[in-house]
Amino acid sequence: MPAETLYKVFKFKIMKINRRNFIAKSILATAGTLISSKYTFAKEPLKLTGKKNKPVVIATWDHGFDANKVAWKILSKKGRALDAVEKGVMLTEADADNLTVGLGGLPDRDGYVTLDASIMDEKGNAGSVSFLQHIVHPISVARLVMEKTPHVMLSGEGALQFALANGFKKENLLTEKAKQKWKEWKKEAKYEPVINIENHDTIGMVAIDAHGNLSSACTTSGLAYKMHGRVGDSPIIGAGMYVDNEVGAAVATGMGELVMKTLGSFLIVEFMRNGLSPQQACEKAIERIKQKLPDYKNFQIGYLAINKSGETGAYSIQKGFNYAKYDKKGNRLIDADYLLK
Ligand code: SD4
Repeated sequence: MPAETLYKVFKFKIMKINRRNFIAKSILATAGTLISSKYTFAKEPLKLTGKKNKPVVIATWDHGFDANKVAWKILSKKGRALDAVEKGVMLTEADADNLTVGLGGLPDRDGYVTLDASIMDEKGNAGSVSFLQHIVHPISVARLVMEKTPHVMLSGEGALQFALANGFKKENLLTEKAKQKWKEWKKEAKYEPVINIENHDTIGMVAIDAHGNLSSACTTSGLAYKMHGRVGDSPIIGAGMYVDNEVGAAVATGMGELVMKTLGSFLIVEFMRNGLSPQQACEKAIERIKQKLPDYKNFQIGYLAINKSGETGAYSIQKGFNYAKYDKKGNRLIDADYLLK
């Protein structure tokens, strides 16, 4: 199949929220030439004076709502953000009806369900797995890579061996529902990824706990009908998610190739380090995609971010990206603002 057919049609549900406007206060004269556009860096980066909102957890898409409930049980008892994000996304991984994460995820074009996941804690430790098959909870394997090995990422057969050696069970992840969809797809075998699949896609979750510590997790079956062996942004530290406990954390969903080329989550954290709010930072990272990748209009990317004060932000290229937020005010789904109006 020619490469140009790889990227085509997307369906986007129409949703809208008011955009949070802002004016960054001032800018160093030299920085002004580096940072065009409406965003400027504050003079004194990272002066977080606002009232702290914690704990808080945010997670991508509709399925983030239920995943947040699991995370909140841990956060509300002063538990660790790392445990909250791991346990939260595990709910989605085990949901056989969900076509985009873990068990029941849509396979690649050859019929294999291959999973990517990553996790990062408040100490800057990171772990990930890519191209992993047969394991329902890749996020927990990623955590074990982080905690039990000297490495950051294990991939494919090696990741599977590591999981099995650590007590994970080998299972068939291709459900009847996913298999039927794949068979339908094979009739034409056109690579037309639908990014906002029923409004649940990759689950990315970021949290700040009662102690003010941040963690993030990201787990996915990747793009449906991808080439066998394709790995997306989700297991790439700094692309699919990133945490710097002094600053904030971010996660990504959508067409991973664009996120990888701009290292989106790391970029968002760096923007926050330089004084932008989470909302401003997400918008600026989407703007970077617009500046650098001319075909951005054909794709969806959604970013979520949280800072050390517990403020959150979300932004996407297209309409249709939503996320769930759970804090003292309760759990709710929120439609993200977006670029292409
Ligand atoms: C990937 N970012 O594999 C993932 C897929 C995704 O919304 O998030 N889709 O590229």
